[in-house]
Amino acid sequence: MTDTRRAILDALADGPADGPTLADRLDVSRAAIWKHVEALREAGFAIQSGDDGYRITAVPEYGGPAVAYGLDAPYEVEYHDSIGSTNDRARQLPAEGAPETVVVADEQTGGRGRLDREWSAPSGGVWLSVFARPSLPPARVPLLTMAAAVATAEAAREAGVDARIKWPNDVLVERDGDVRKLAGILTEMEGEADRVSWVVVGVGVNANVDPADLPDGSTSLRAERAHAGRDPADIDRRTFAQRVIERFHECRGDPDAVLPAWRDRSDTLGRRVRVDTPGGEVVGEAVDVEPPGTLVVETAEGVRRVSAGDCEHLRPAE
Ligand code: BT5
Repeated sequence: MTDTRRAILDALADGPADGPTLADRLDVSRAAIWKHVEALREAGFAIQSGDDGYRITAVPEYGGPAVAYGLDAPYEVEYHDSIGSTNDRARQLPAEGAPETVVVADEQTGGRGRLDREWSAPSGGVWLSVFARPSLPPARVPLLTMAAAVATAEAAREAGVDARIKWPNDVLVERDGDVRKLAGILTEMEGEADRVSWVVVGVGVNANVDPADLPDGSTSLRAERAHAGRDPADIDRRTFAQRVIERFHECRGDPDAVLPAWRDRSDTLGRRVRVDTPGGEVVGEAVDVEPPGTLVVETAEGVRRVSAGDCEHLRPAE
């Protein structure tokens, strides 16, 4: 989307505005404004022109302009109906000199999890990658993964699904004693010793997806709402994606608030866990997280601090 089109959307999100005012404000011709308004209509926006100017009366269900419309965070939005992986696409943006951007797709054909695992991403999910150039030392980047988990869990809760976080980056829902995976996060970065060049934080949320089309042990927002006897209709992916992006952005601006928010939504703290780490297995009670996202585990041999690994929640007897 062009800068001007995004600026028109931002202006109209605040209320109606007429062509001359928009042209003046954005320093383009009235003909250019008209052309962009037509393009937005083609993208599915209903835009009335009345006495007070252009007024948006309906927004498309999903897509780039839909996610950009009213988005309260300073990212470009790039949308694909289908793409290999939004993380792969976002990783190309630094070389293109792009501004901070969220890459969004309806479907991914080559979605990736951590450690080269596959991520199923059929049409109907919220698959997005935030490309950012934060002024952070690389050692603090795990905070962004935690921030994305917080943003996702909170957005799910606002959508009526009580999601909790399993360290470090799984967003889960517990139902009838079973725990199912709703979302996952994949953070990738490039940087020097003291400075990050860029990060890509990929967030995958099973929104309006049938769990039968996902690996065993998965669930979706739509399925959870239906089970809870709530509205079985599709969830509004536009609002959901916006909330994830906005909350993530808020966390970026207030890094000290990330771990307290993470603790609040955590399902790991207070549980017995087994963490598979590059340095071996750590078993004990997860008692805290410390900056930038280190899990503190009380084991029979004393306290261990774990910064990376796969975590499994154990039943108390195990
Ligand atoms: C993750 O990896 O959980 C990170 C997933 C990140 C996906 C997003 S989508 C947007 C962006 N673009 C990408 O290409 N990736 C990111 P991990 O913790 O390694 O979990 C992977 C495991 O979760 C797989 O081995 C499966 O067992 C399971 N899995 C795969 N697809 C799933 C799904 N849709 N829902 C729940 N579980 C799934």
